[in-house]
Amino acid sequence: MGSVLITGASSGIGKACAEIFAKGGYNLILNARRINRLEELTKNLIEKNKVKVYYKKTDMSKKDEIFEFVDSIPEDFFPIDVLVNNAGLSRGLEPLDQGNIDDWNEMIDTNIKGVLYITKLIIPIMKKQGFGHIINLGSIAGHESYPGGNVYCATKAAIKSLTKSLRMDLLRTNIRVSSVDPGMVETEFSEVRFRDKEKAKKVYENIKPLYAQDIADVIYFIATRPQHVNIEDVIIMPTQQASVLLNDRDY
Ligand code: 8X3
Repeated sequence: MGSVLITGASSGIGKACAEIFAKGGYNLILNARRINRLEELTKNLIEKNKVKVYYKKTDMSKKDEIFEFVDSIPEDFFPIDVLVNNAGLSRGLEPLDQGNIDDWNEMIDTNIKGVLYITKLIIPIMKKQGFGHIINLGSIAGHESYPGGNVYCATKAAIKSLTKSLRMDLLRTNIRVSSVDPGMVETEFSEVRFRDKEKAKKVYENIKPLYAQDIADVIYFIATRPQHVNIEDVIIMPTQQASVLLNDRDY
């Protein structure tokens, strides 16, 4: 068994993925900005599972850091079976004309350019191996837009397009490409979006959202299908949410 590379692994869906793949016996290659959290996670993963973990502080919005990260992966972590393009964020929920340009750049640099750079670097490795699986974190926001979602929704729509195009680029390479597109998941997502804990809490009040573990379960399932099976796209929503703008609480 080889390794699984997970970006943005210090919390939320990335962390849950690290936990489930470690339990499955995969070695892990992790990155995140918050090195203390990665350190702590790595300690726990190694204690609980007989796996190797390589981690490096990396800002997925910074091209040079992404190149350095991939360059630094130790030989004994190859082959890389799976790349989970998890790192991503939303900032703000203002109408476009009131949006903050720095926030837009952070989202575009992380959610689109970060995914492009690391994927470009990992594909040749997977081609050489003769196999691999790229799993992108999309969102229901890539399928449906909502007021104030403008740039965030556009970044996730880009991931939807990219996944489809990559499937075509990678035909005849034995590399699989999938996308997992969740609705409301209670992670630090809204706290990051609003930079406000109280406001973030309200998003998940009186509703049963998805949890990071629910998404990691699906990602693990996708990654562990037989080689001839490519699950191309999974939309996963809380039972109480039927679209971005329609849920049991507000209905
Ligand atoms: C997160 C889902 O609906 O908050 O990607 O944009 S949503």
